[in-house]
Amino acid sequence: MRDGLQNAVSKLLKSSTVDEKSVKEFIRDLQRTLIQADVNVKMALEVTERVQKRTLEEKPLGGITRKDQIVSILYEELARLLGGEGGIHLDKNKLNVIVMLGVQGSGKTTTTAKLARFYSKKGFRVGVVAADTFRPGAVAQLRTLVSSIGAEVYSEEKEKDSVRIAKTGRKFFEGSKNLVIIDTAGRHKEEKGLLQEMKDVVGEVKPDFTILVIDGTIGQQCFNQALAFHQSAPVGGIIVTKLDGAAKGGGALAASAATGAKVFFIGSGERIDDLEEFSPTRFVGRLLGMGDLRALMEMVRDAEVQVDEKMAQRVMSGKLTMDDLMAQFDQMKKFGSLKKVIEHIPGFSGAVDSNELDKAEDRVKVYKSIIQSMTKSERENPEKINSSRLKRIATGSGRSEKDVRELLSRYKQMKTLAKSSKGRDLRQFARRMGAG
Ligand SMILES: Nc1nc2c(ncn2[C@@H]2O[C@H](COP(=O)(O)OP(=O)(O)O)[C@@H](O)[C@H]2O)c(=O)[nH]1
Ligand SMILES: [Mg+2]
Repeated sequence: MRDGLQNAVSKLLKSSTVDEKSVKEFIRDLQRTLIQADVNVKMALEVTERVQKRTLEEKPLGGITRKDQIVSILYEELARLLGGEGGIHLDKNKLNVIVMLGVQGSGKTTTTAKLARFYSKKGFRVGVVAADTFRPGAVAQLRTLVSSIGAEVYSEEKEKDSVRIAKTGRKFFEGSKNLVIIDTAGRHKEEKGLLQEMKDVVGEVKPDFTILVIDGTIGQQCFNQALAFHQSAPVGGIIVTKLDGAAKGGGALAASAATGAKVFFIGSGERIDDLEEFSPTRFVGRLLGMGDLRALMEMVRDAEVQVDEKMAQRVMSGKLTMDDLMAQFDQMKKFGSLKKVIEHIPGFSGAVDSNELDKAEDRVKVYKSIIQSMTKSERENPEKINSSRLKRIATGSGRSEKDVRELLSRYKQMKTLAKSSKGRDLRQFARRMGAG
């Protein structure tokens, strides 16, 4: 998974031009990689189709290279598969109940102890219920793991019914704890029995979170295993273990895709502190071999916000100087094209004819050179530009007097429009700005 993605990305980025052909080739590599990582075929096709469409359609935002743009699109689409950002939220003022699900060996017991540690440190009063009645020594294992961290363990040596233990354990901690984690068995005489048992535990305990623990090294089986659990007891969150060492991260994508649940944590070692809160930017960055993508994603987001807000603010202020106009033009250039600016304003995408906009952009070049030839006071008060000033500006900028008059008349139109429409009719605004 990791190598596949890295290869696909670096191949694309190495190609001298990012054209349709190289994007399509990249998409094919991406499809292959996702399918190899057990994301189901339909889902892999959907994701890659969106990446392709957006990569071909979207122009990079200002300050963002084509390379960064493609990585950010890929990130967004993979993050969407992972359920986006934001993790588990527990409320200290109530009793939170978590049931751990997963096959034997996936790391449930270890992860139960890690969670107990994680939340104890955060000031939760944690109780742990040992409801694995199948594995000999399960209770002792849990006690050993949890002993060092001051969380309390509830177990019943003689009781063989795990559903009953889960239920009484939960009752036992009510009142004294605000987080109860129930560790269950991952094996049964037969698989059907295990799934039924999980269903019964969840039905009886009614947890706030049913967390599926999945071994990140099992590759091929992640998707189906997650799906099987999800169908008997709806999975509310995922913890992928053993992502230390050479493990590949595809299991997280597959489990998340199969259940629609988010990954909350990642297990990164056998020790009790080896638990990381899941971060999509870090995770996807790791898959792509690019480190944490957070800085890049923040940059992309900032660029988007700037487009929206500055545009709206300037238009809505109704006060317009030539410097404002210039800033507006710079903004446009920075963000690639006026079309891009307009497309980023909700509700306006596709609303503007692109021919018209190309013409507008040519005019903007002319206007900019004219504005640069104005004095500071002329830029602040364009009304004072009389015919002698007009001549001087035209000569200074190497443009015709007609061009200068055109700019002044656009300026007046925009000022009026900005006042009257308060930025509501941006389509008209765009038209007046250039092509008329
Ligand atoms: N390297 C590594 N090993 C882990 C991790 N989580 C669990 N293990 C190991 O996986 C094995 C099975 O873990 P256990 O908690 O008993 O799984 P359970 O059967 O689901 O309860 C143990 O040897 C753990 O030390 C992890 O994040 N990284
Ligand atoms: Mg166990």
